[in-house]
Amino acid sequence: MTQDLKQAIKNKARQLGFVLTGVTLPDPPPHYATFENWLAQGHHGAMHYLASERSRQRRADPRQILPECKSILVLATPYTPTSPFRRGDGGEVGVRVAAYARGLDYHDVLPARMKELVQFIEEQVRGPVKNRWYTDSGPLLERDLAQRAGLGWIGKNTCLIHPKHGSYFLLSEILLDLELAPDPPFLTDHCGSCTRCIQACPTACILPDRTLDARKCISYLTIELKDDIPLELREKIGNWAFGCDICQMVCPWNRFAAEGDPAFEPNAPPPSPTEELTLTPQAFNQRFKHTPIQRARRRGYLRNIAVVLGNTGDMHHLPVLQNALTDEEPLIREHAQWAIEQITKRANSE
Ligand code: B12
Ligand code: SF4
Ligand code: SF4
Repeated sequence: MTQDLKQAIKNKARQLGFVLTGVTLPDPPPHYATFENWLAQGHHGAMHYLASERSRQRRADPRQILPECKSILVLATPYTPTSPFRRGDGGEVGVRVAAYARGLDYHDVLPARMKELVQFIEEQVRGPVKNRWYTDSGPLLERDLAQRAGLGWIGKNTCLIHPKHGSYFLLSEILLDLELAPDPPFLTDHCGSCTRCIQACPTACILPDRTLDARKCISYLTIELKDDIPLELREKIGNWAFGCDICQMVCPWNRFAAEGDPAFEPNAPPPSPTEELTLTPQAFNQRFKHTPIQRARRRGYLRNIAVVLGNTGDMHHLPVLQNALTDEEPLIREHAQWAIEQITKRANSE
């Protein structure tokens, strides 16, 4: 009977777009010590929320979140991979945005699906089931739980990878006051002797213990960091304006990654850097409403665009950058000034 219930839940989850599902117990995650060590080294940078006492206690023991929890359902939703180099409209320099961030924000899309799945479960057991659901922002070590629920292995690039689906997917979890038999953990490491991600990472931030020095990761610098991007890392950002997919793009396990969920398909043409740099606060909010890019806010996103122009622009981009020198945001002004100097230096050395 419980096996039938578990299968029915998995079937329903699949209908809702969760291509991978697994069940694990709410026991402490197997690599919690790795997380503590990561924090102790300061590798979380300015993501202080990860180091709070409350967050640590909960990550160390999911029952701190829901004492009645008897099982955790771990779910994965795919998104379409980044395509090879794109150029912006009008032949301008290309601006790259991480593949997961080109459509709707998954933090908005996935909760409704998890809610529907919980309703389904409650219908099946004919009564309320205490639950909590999360996707990304909850105090859980999502990758560790996903590995223990059998969804894949942790690659050297630190991503959870499934042998058929690759790593271009988002994780979600539902904690349930319901006994479900746990799935076997995914124990094989399919990275073998490959080191492509380590070699391709522009900032060399991938560490040997399957963690990152997030302070140097382009994803952190362009999304999470709210202040100045350290000077020595700006050139390494290349043309990434939001997030980075390089260590996934080079991974052989992503060669056959299936199609993504339609909700995350790009909902606008590739951005043109000159247009982006002239976005007013209202235009920014309108354009990026309900997309992950909102997280960087206008000041962070335009800061990143200035860095991209500093790395890839030419003399044609000087007027728009000079205009940005009058922006009300000091952060944008400072990065625009840097970009002007980079472009001028390049032009003078040609
Ligand atoms: C903070 C954070 C970041 C930081 C730090 C990332 C990092 N690698 O630590 C930054 C901003 C850099 C980041 C970037 C990205 N992120 Co992020 N991020 C998170 C967040 C909120 C916490 C991760 C964390 O705790 N990091 C600390 C390290 C120590 O923990 P960890 O990476 O989870 O690693 C654990 C396991 O790997 C395990 N472990 C270590 N060694 C070994 C060995 C074995 C054998 C095993 C089994 C396990 C194991 O130990 C760790 C502790 O349990 C999670 C959501 C969540 N709540 O978990 C999303 C999450 C990890 N991010 C996600 C995504 C999509 C991304 C990006 C692809 C976005 C982008 N395109 O820019 C990049 C990928 C960069 C990369 N290579 O990791 C997805 C990953 C999905 C997947 N397939 O793995 C998550 C799960 C969000 C989600 N709900 O989908 N992210
Ligand atoms: S996301 Fe980019 S910067 Fe971060 S580890 Fe991967 S390749 Fe390196
Ligand atoms: S690129 Fe190679 S080493 Fe890196 S995660 Fe993929 S298989 Fe593992």
